Amino acid sequence: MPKTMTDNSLSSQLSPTWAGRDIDRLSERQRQSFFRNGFLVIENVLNQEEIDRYRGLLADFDQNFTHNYSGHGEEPRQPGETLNIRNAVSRATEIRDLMVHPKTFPLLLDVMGPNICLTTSHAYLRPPSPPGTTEDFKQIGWHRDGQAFSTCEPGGQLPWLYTKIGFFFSDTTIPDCGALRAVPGSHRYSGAIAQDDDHWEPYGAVEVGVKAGSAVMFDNRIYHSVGPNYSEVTRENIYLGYCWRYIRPIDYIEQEDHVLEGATPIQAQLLGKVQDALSFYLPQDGDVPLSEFVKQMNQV
Ligand SMILES: O=C(O)CCC(=O)C(=O)O
Repeated sequence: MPKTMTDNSLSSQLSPTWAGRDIDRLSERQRQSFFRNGFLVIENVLNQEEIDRYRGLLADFDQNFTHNYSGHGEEPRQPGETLNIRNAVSRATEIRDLMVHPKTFPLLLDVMGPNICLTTSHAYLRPPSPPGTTEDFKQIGWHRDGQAFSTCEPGGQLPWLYTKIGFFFSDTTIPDCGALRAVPGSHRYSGAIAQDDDHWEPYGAVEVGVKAGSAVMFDNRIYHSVGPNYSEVTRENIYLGYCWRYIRPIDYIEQEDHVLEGATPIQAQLLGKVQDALSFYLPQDGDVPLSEFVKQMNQV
């Protein structure tokens, strides 16, 4: 269980939407679990109204996006097909609130500290797989995020570049329904993953199934994948990734002005607002409003 703190001035600094809400902190047990396993399930993050709000948002995305924006280009899609939209925060201001949710964001600060920004915001709909889809099929194959850095292994370890939080709006506890799969502890070693030649799952792989409204926080180095969705339910979720400010974000070079319009100072920091280039490495007062927030959080 997370630790819960009541201080209304803290939650309203995150977003006016969260004014009056308690904020949660990482418990010692959660800290140990995150660093040992490389991921942490956080249950009961979103209430029903929030689940409905974000499901509605993804339903609008489904109807309105004629293309997926999953990487370097765009791919055509039809409503009801897989949806894969990067920089989702630039397409709906509601995602700014999710980015600083009082039940997840303070826990992220507890593991990463204040000098962070949003590196990715990725909206997914993963509908049931077509009949005939085989068990070894992967909607996304086994990988570590930031694999491009696998040649850079200071001290024999892959670098921890960022932490993702996946917010799930549908139930993924049904077996083989397109849930996130992961190899616990795989963030702590580099090199090839241990696997039988004739089997498609690495040793120790688990499905990280969660109830709607839960979140999964994970280290970019964890081996993960997504299998087929044999259920009748579309998997609905948004991943938000947070990196340290001296690392380049994945989804944007600079956000357009409209993305920062009306943002709280903390949201603006996360969206990449910066005074000058040196601020990424040597932040001064005002560059990182989250520093003051973390100080206040630690005093309560
Ligand atoms: O859809 C998922 O659960 C995983 C997505 C993924 O592996 C990724 O975005 O790197």
